[in-house]
Parts: sequence; C-alpha cells; structure tokens
Amino acid sequence: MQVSAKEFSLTLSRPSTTAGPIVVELVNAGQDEHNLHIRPAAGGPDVGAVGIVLPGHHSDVEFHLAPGSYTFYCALPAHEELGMKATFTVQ
Ligand SMILES: [Cu+2]
Repeated sequence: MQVSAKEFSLTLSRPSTTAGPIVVELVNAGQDEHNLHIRPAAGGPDVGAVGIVLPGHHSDVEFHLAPGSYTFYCALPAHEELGMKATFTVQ
C-alpha cells in the first residue's frame, strides 16, 4: 500500500487489508520532511515506523500487523495535530 504525505495530510491508497505481511510505501508529496509512525487506534506505544523521507522521495518498509485498528501518523512536531493522521484496519 502507499501512503502519500504532504502538508498536512496523510492519504492511504487503501483503508484496510487482510492479516499478513504488508509493504508500506511512504511517498513524500510535500515540501517538508515527513515520517510515518503506527500505533494502535486505542492508544499505546508505536508498533512500527518509517523514518524521515525527504520531499520528492519515498521509502518502503514491510510490516506484520496483527488484526486490529491502527492510527498512521507523522511524528514530527505538530504534524499529527495539523492533520497528518489516518485510520487503517487489518482484518
Ligand atoms: Cu509530517
């Protein structure tokens, strides 16, 4: 799946997937640096992350997420509050 990041939103290519390995491609379509962190939607510590991607670049990371609902967000200061978050479900 692809996650497109810009100021200030995250757009997911799909809202859900079935359990199993998933490759997340973080594409920085904006003008600032962004990253992608994943935490359970109910809260708690991060279960995965894609490091900082520069504008115009992308990074692919494979995750193994247990079934559940997750929040994808940019962990740079204030970026989540400004709108860089989205919900993703693993069935
Ligand atoms: Cu960001």
